Amino acid sequence: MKLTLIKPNIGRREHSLYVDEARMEPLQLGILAALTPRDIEVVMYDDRMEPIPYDEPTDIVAITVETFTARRAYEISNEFRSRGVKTVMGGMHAMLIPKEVEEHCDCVIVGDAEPVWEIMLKDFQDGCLKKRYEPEQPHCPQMNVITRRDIFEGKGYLPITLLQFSRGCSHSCNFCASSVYFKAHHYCRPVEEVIKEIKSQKRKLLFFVDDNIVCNHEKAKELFRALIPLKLHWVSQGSMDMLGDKELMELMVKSGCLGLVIGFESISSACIAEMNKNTNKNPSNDLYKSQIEQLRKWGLQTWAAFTVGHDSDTIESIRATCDFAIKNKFTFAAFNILMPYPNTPFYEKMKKEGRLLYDGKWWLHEEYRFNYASIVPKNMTPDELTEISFDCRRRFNSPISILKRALEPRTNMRTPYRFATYLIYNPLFRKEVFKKQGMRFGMKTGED
Ligand code: B12
Ligand code: SF4
Repeated sequence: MKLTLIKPNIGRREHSLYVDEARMEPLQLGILAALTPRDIEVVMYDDRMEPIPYDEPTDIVAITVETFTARRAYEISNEFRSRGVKTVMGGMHAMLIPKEVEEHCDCVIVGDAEPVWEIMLKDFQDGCLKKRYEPEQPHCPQMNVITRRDIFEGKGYLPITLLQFSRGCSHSCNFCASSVYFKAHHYCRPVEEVIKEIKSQKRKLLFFVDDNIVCNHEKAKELFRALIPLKLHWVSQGSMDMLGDKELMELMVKSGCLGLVIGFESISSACIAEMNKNTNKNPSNDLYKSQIEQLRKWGLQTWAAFTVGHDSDTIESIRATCDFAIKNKFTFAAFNILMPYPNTPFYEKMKKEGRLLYDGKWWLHEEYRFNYASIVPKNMTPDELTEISFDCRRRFNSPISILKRALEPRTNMRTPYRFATYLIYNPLFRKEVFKKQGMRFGMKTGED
């Protein structure tokens, strides 16, 4: 038997294919490969960088689906099904809105694949594949499985190894899809298993794709202690409340952390309260002055993530957010338009208030484009929100800003390695800003 794994792209630019410049290994597919019994042949195709051979013989196709890739995932599924091949889908979007997803495939797994993957494959082989499997969220992510990385070889991915220590986060920011997926819970793998996985591969640069690696301080400390002797460099995502725990920060730095994606979200405390972001309490409302000073002291290269389009945002306040990010010389920053992901509290609020655009299903809509507003904001028009967020990305990633931000002695210029990282990735992200803006979802249009 042969299984084909697929990572869909988001879509294409108006008259050409879109090829992702920052292609990283699709970890979920490496895990599905590892869960598959060895007598089943496994191949993987990544739609972000290679054509999908629809006519290559295979028995079953498994596609990972996020909200941004749903439209393209359905097209791919359709191609295989029209050739008589069964498809199975899973991932973040399949968990958020399984009813929609199951219309486009033969089987959907709602949640983590680990508890039911082998059962599903056995059912398929026995000719009794069910339409839906709904596993309980396992208490230990990955369940003693070491990712199969041989399926990534020769594809030209960035030389950074993706893995997870934990899944989920115990907070409940109102726009966060992960918070819905994991029902505001945080699950950790045993540290020895993570170390075993690190030792099973050769790279010294790791990306822990955890939602919030410091969600449980004591467990994170356990991991960091075990990482110290391995002499690695690593990056991840973490919430700002970590800065209150000195021991945690000391261990983090000693264990080789280069920096984290941190959800700053907004510089206004009214916005922070609105989104229920209780990790970012900033009682003195001083534009995170002490937090930024600490991040510099620890030498962390910060990727500051902002969401724009909150009810208390104005065009001026969004512009000021970009000025703040440049002034503070963050290594990288994202200015994401607040998106109503299905089934999140934010989606429900927008629906109730009649503020959803694109029939409430922007991810499927023919007219929707990447990085466009999909709600009616309070203090500006949707087009103004689209334009100001694009302007922030353009300005933050402009050559002059890249130059200005480089000159931060305690972070970006701390070591030649840090400086090189800064200089390699900033131009790459700048290129992506223009390539991705306004991109179509899916490869087909109504006329195709
Ligand atoms: C790492 C990451 C990235 C990396 C991508 C790395 C890569 N490989 O290319 C980078 C930084 C590039 C990135 C970019 C973006 N990301 Co991102 N990212 C993540 C993150 C933190 C981890 C994803 C991951 O690898 N998880 C580990 C794997 C093992 O978990 P998993 O995918 O959930 O898989 C399990 C199950 O879902 C299930 N499963 C998954 N697939 C399948 C398939 C089948 C067939 C089956 C049966 C089961 C199954 O089983 C798996 C094992 O248990 C998630 C947060 C999250 N919790 O998912 C956000 C997340 C996926 N990203 C998100 C977003 C919005 C984006 C961007 C659009 C941001 C932007 N505005 O530019 C971009 C573009 C994404 C794209 N598709 O191109 C959102 C998606 C929301 C949604 N509703 O879909 C998330 C959920 C973050 C969030 N909190 O909202 N991202
Ligand atoms: S802290 Fe981050 S991961 Fe946790 S709920 Fe908020 S946005 Fe989601």
